[in-house]
This record gives sequence, C-alpha cells and structure tokens, in this order.
Amino acid sequence: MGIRIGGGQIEKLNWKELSYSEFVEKYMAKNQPVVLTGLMDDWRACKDWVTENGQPNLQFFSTHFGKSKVQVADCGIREFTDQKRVEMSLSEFVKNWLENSIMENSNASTNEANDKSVLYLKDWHFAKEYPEYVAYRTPLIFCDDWLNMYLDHYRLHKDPESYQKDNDMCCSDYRFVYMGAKGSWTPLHADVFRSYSWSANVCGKKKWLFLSPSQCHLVFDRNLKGCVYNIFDDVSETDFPGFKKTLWLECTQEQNEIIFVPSGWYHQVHNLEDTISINHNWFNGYNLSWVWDLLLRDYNEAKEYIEDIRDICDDFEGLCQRNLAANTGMNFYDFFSFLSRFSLVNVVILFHLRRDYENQIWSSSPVARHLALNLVSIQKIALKMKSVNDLAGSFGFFMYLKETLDDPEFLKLCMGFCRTYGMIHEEEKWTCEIKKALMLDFEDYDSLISSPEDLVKFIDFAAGKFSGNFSEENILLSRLEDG
Ligand SMILES: O=C(O)CCC(=O)C(=O)O
Repeated sequence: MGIRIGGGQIEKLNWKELSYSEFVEKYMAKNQPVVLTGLMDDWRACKDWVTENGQPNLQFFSTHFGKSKVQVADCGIREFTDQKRVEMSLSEFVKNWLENSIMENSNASTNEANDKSVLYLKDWHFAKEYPEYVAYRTPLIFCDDWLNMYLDHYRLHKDPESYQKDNDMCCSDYRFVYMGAKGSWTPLHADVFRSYSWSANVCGKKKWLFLSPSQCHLVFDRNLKGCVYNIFDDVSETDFPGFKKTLWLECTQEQNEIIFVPSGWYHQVHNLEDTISINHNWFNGYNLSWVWDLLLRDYNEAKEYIEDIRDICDDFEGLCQRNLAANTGMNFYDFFSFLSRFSLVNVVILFHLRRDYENQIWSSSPVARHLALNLVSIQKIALKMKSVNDLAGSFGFFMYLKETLDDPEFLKLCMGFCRTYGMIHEEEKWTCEIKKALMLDFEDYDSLISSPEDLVKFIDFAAGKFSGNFSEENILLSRLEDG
C-alpha cells in the first residue's frame, strides 16, 4: 500500500519577497513549512564544496577536513529507531563514497545491482569544529535561536558520572553538516526536543515527506510507543492501524534552497542525488512550550518504565531524571536552568533598552515587544512546570541574580542576544553595551530563582517595572490576565 500525498503544496518563496515579521507570522508562529530561495548566495560552502559540474567536491573535504571524526549511518541497517551508526574519519568516508560510485558506474554498464549499502554522514558539528572557516552565515530569519546561542556559553546537560572531555563535541551545539550519495536517506522522525530546524542544500536534491502534528498519532502503534520507521515499507495494519489514514505533504528541495521544518512535524528525507546539506535545530519563545510538553511526556514515560523498582530505589526521582537526560538530551534541571537564564537575559535587555532610549517610545519598539512576548511565553511555561508535583517545586537549579550578572558567560550570552535582536529588528543605532551598572536595576529584587514559582514571581516583578511603559499594547498586563 502506497502513502497518500495530499493536503496542498509547501510554498516556495524568494526570501526578498518576505519580511522578517511576515516569516514569523506566516510560518514560525503558525508552525508551517516553507522553502526559501536567495539566502545562500554568498556562502563560501556553495563555492568550495561544489565542483564546477555541480557535484560534491569530495576532494576538497578530504584535503581540508580529512582527519575529522564523523558519525556515519548505514542506510541499509536499522538499529532500534534509527540507522546503525559508526564513527570514521572524514577521509575514510570519502574513500568509501568514491569506491562505491566507481562500482555503481561499472555495474550500471553491465546492468548489475550494487548491493553495498549507502553510507550517510550525519550530525557533523562542522561550524563548531572549524570556527575560522566560515562556511556560511545563519540567515537572519533563523537567528532567534536560543538553543545554539545558549550552547555557545553553557552546556545543556552535564552528567558528572558520564562526562568525558572526548565526548565534548556530541552535545556542543545543534548545527550540522550532512553528506550522502544518491539513495541515502533519513527514517521517519520528529526533530530533537521538538525543535524547529532549517536545512540548506549546498549541493544536490532532496525529497521531503511531511506529516502535520495533528496526524502524528497515526504513525504510532497501539501503545503509542513504536513509530513507523520507513513510510515506503509495507507498514503492518495490525501494528499501525492509523497509518492508512495519514496524508503526507511532499516537497522536492533543489540546490541552494532552504527548507524550514516546523516544530513537531514528522518527516522522512531521501537524497535524490549526491547531496550536501547544512542544518540547524533551534527553539525560541514561539516553540518553547512544545519543548516542555515533550520533556514532560518523556519524563512520565521514563518514570512509568521503572515504576516497579521505585520501592527499592534510594533516589527514584534522580534515576528518572538521569534516564530522561540519556533518552532526550536534557532533563528538568537543564530545562529549568535554560529557562531561568533566558528570563534574566530578556529582562536585562528590556532594562537596557529603557536606559538606552532617552525618549519615551522605547516600549513600542519591535525589540521591546519581542522581549515582552518572550517573557510572556517563559512565564506560561513556568506556570505549567509549577504544577508538576513530583519534585516538590524544586528542579535542583539555583540562580543567584548577583552571581549570574557577574558571570562573564552570562554577559556574553546577553550581548549575543542583544546583537541578534538588533539585527533582526534592524535597530542599528542600538549599542548593545550591557553596562556593569546592571545590578542597580535589580536592587529591590533581592532573591534567587530556584523554582518555577520563583520564575513566575521574577517575571511579575519585571512586569511591574514595565507595565506602565507597555500601557499602549498592554502585553505584559494581558499576560497577567491570561495567567
Ligand atoms: O537531510 C536529512 O537527511 C535529514 C534532515 C532532517 O531530518 C532535518 O533537518 O530535520
């Protein structure tokens, strides 16, 4: 039984036809996919990584990055919910690719099948590994990326027991390069943390198949545990009774096109030609609540799984959180520390903005509005977190305002955030100088943040300071009413 394609077309637009706010309104906030052109014109990757006849420049990779250790998926072998992966050097991967393509060509001339499975290099932290070689610049519309900004300064998860320096690269960021020959593919999945992603084709062509979040339950088995692996397999109706009802959106992505993959959409991807792509996963104020919902669901599953050892376990909750981090990539502690720091970033920049603008119109600036909306969504999540009783209100993380404001990494995070928001909203006159006088703004807030309740209060404190200024649009006040 084949899959049903329907439900319309994914729009393809030249970036020049779209403003930042239109992108936010039509795609990011509505969580809809879109393909954008015109965003990769000056990328170094598009010159260095592609030969004159439009093929991946494998020689270039071997010469310049050959020693890198990379993760390679064998597209012919399934291992649990993913493809089997091995680690090899980039030059070994290239050698294998070239040998395979020679074999493919000779088999094509004799009409024989090549039964060697296709290898696919995935999740290469290229930008982190080669910061000096600036292969590309993240397009402005994808810059409101809290996940990667954060990981430039903090770790998302550091388990003291399993932490190894060598392992540093694996969760250092979510900016990747993918490379694979024609026929390589990625099984059905939704992205890590239910993040957004964007994927740019530097070379080659990909076929994407998308399933909207409203249909996602249909690719799961009766227990809502196992998910279909390959939608082109003969999917068992007994195991996956809902699958026949699924309706897929299909899209072919050409060279130099970037696809925006919204939060929580399941997708399967096939390389129709030899392909190199760059992709980032990210989240921000618009999809952060999805991240929390997923984390809570995974936590409940992790807990249920070990429920029968609760009575013999000294630290049952600790074990749940360790399992959650191992399965999902972060636990409640990680998410809460992330959220607390970002609440402070947003508040600090709002204070800064008010100081920087001598006149009274600062609060109607798009940056101020954006920051206020961020705080609204952080507070909504904190309110949801408050209702998780199991942890007695504590997530194990303590944020002392004074210490945090003195932390050079935190100040760098604020500066990066400031710069990004200045660029996004074209506030060029903005200085982004976060002054040391910062602490004065918090003089009358002499408290630490250690629970979702504290976070709610802290944002209320900020709302109290700013609500007068936001009287026209009443963003912060309307949040209080919602709450
Ligand atoms: O390009 C691929 O093979 C998979 C990429 C993907 O799933 C993503 O960017 O979310």
